[in-house]
Amino acid sequence: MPTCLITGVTGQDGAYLAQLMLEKGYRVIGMLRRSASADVVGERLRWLGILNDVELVDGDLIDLSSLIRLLQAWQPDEVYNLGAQSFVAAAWNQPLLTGQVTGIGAANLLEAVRIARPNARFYQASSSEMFGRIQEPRQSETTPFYPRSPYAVAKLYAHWMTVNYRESFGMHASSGILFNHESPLRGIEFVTRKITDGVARIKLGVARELPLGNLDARRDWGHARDYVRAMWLMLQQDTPGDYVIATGRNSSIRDFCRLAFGYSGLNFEDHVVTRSDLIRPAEVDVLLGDASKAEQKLSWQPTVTLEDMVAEMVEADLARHRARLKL
Ligand code: NDP
Ligand code: GDR
Repeated sequence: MPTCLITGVTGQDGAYLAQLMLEKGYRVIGMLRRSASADVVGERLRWLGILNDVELVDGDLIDLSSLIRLLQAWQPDEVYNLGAQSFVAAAWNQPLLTGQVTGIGAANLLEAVRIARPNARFYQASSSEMFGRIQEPRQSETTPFYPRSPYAVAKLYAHWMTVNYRESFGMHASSGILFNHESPLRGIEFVTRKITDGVARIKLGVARELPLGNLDARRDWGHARDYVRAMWLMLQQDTPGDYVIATGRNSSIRDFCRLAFGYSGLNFEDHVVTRSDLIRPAEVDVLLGDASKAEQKLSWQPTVTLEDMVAEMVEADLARHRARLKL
C-alpha cells in the first residue's frame, strides 16, 4: 500500500486530496498543526466522511525538526505540500508569518524530504497569484511572474525552491500553478464562499446585506475536486515538472454574484454593498489560465462548470443554515 503525506490536510484541498488518495488505495498521513481547537479542525474531513480514515500526525511547516521526524517515521512515497497561510488579504497584515509558513515552510519540507526521504515524490501548491500584474493575456508555464502581495511573493520563493531542488538534487519535485478553485468546503473568508453563504443567509431571512470589496476583479474559477486530481496526476509522471491548472474561462466577482443570487431567485444589486476597507492595497485585476500542457501531458481537463459549482455551493450553504436554524 503506497503512503502519502499531506500538509494542509484540514484545508479545502487537503480534504479533497485525502479523499481521492483513500479512493486510490493510499495510506493517508495528514499533518496537523497544534491547535487548542483540535475538536473542530477536522470539520472538512468529517464533512467528506473520511475523518477516521486519515491518520493525523502532529507537525508544523515552520518547525523543520517536526518535518524531518515525520518523514523518517512514515517514509511516504508521495508528499503533498498544501499547507500555507493562504488568504491573500491577510498577508498584508501578517507578511512575515506568511513568508515563514508559505515560503520558508515549503523550503523546510523540501529539506526534510532531501534529508530523510530523498526518493519521495514532492508536490508544491503554487498559485496563479504569482502572475499578479499579468504579463500575457493568458498565463501558462512560460509566462513571467509579477507577484502583487506578500502571499504571492512567498509562493514565488516556494515555487523556485521546488524548481531548484529538482534541478540541484534530482528530486521528483513538481509544482502545480493552480488557478482559483472553490467548493462547498472553501473557507468562508474567500469571495466565492462568502457570496454563497451570504445568499443562503439572505434567502432564509437572517441577513439583508452582503458587504464586498472590488467587484470588477476577474478570476478563472474551477472546482477543487477536479484540481486535486491534477496534483495526483503530476506525481504519477516519470519526470517532474510545472503545470498550470485552469479552466480557460474567467468571470468577474459581479458575474459570480449574479449567478449565485440569481440561482436563488434574488437580485444581487438589492443586497450587495461595496465597502472600501475590503479593497486590497494592491489588486490582481484579472487572471486567465492556459492549461494546454496539463491537457496534453496529464490528459487532465476540468469537468465541473462554473454554473454547476455555484449551484452546489449555494445548496450546501442553504442546507448548513437550515440545519443551524432548525428549519
Ligand atoms: P486552506 O486555507 O483551506 O488550507 C490551508 C491549510 O494549511 C490548512 O490545513 C491549515 O491548517 C494549513 N496550515 C496553515 N499554517 C500551517 C503551518 N504553519 N503548518 C502546517 N500547516 C499549516 O487552503 P486551500 O486548501 O484552499 O489551498 C491549499 C494550498 O493551495 C495552499 O497552499 C494555497 O495557498 C494553495 N493554492 C490554493 C488555491 C485555491 O484556489 N484554493 C489556488 C492556488 C494555490 P489549519 O486548518 O490549522 O489552519
Ligand atoms: P484570491 O481569492 O485572492 O484570488 O486568492 P479571494 O476569493 O480571496 O479573492 C478573489 C477576488 O475577489 C475580490 N473580492 C473579495 N475577496 C474577498 N476575499 N472578500 C471580499 O469581500 C471581496 N470582495 C471582492 C478580491 O479583491 C480578489 O480580487 C485565492 C486563494 O485561495 C489563494 O490562496 C490562491 O493562491 C489564489 O486564490 C489562486
